[in-house]
Amino acid sequence: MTNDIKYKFPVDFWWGSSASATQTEGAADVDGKGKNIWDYWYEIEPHRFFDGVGPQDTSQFYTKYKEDIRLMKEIGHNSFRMSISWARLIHGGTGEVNGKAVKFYNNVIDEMIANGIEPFVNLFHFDMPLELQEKGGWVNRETVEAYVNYAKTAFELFGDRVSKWFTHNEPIVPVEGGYMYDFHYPNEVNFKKAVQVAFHSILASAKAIKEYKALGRNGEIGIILNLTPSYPRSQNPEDVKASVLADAFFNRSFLDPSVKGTFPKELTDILKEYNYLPEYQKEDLEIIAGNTVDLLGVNYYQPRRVKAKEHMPHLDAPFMPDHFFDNYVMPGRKMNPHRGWEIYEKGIYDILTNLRENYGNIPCFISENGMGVEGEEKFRDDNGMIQDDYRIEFIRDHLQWVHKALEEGANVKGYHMWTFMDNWSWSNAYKNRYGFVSVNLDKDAERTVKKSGYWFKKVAEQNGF
Ligand code: BGP
Repeated sequence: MTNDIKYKFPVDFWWGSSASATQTEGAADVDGKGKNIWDYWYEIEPHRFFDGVGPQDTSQFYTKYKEDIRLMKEIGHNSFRMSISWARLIHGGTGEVNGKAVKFYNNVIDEMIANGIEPFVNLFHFDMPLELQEKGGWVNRETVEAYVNYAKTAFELFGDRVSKWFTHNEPIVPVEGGYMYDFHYPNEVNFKKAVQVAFHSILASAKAIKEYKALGRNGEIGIILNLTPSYPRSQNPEDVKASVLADAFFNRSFLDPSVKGTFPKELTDILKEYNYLPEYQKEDLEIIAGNTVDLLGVNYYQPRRVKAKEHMPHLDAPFMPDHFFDNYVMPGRKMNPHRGWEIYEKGIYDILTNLRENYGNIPCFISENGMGVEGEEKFRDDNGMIQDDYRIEFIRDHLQWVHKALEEGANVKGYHMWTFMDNWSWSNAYKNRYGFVSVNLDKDAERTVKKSGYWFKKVAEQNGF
């Protein structure tokens, strides 16, 4: 890299990465942590997890956090997003606070601050405490109150040092995985419940925002959404309509209430027509309308391409959003073959432009973007460094589009890569590696920085490339 910087970012741009508790901490059953749905699902169906590796075998952040934070600093991070494990902080999800968890999260937050890394703290990252799931999880309205208590507890304990809070990470994923497409526990197929889970997650977020504001802290609170820009196969009105509906189901369902406090009419019309509106109380809508986010985290991996429905599903088939569109495989698309996801860099620009034009240019940042690759060991050189040039290219190509959006006035404040170190992922466990830092599971989770980590360090230090 020369000193010729073509893509320059603002001086106070947030450079860092993101992670979540269940995927990194390990120590799943020590120091008073309760079980969450992942611990439980692994117990009853271990075959669902790649190579049979479960959430207790993650990258040991619980014990190695000091080393990790030192490495974050080493590779130029000025910020890092973590999550608090609900079942660690409050065993069972309700009741007493676990003192050992408080100590751990205090240590992590203090260590980050001492190293010049601003903690961005997310509350819910797919990890429902088992006891609450047994009573229905997000389907049950009582979970909303339990969550608000958890959120308030976290704000009170850590809010003196944490000023960037997030209520959920990708709340649509537990809806899709748990109640539609069979990739999260409780792996049911039940659209009625899916809608209720979505509604309760949105309500919980708004109520947590309300609590946070009432505390009068000098910070910001937001939500992290995975946005998948929706592109029609053609400009044919039927294809365009399919794309508008896919966007309403998968993006605007959470984006509109979070940022505007309202629900998209395209979506509520369908839910009404097919009798799938959730149960709610009148004042819920006022709470949602009155407690929108200060800041939006955008996770972007892939676009969604759709076309008009070609074959109507069988009459007995369970009702699904997919009844309104078909997925479309664009000829010549670029793929990440490991994850099976399309790579479309311009999508990140389209999202940021949409937020600028249609969502009041809400302050936002890229809270996840990255490339999962299988078998990275083969790229390790004689000096022990993984030469992950493909990852550098992936990040650089996306950052160029972020830069263009920024130049055109998008209110984008930072870029967090997924993820800091290789970590355990839901059912894929350690199949796809995403980190700036590799983790050797056979050698006590030994860390080594990859080439992309040092590349990112320069980008962060120069505020550009
Ligand atoms: C996002 C999640 C992360 C992370 C990432 C990569 O949906 O917020 O937790 O896992 O995707 O996806 P995966 O690990 O499934 O390849």
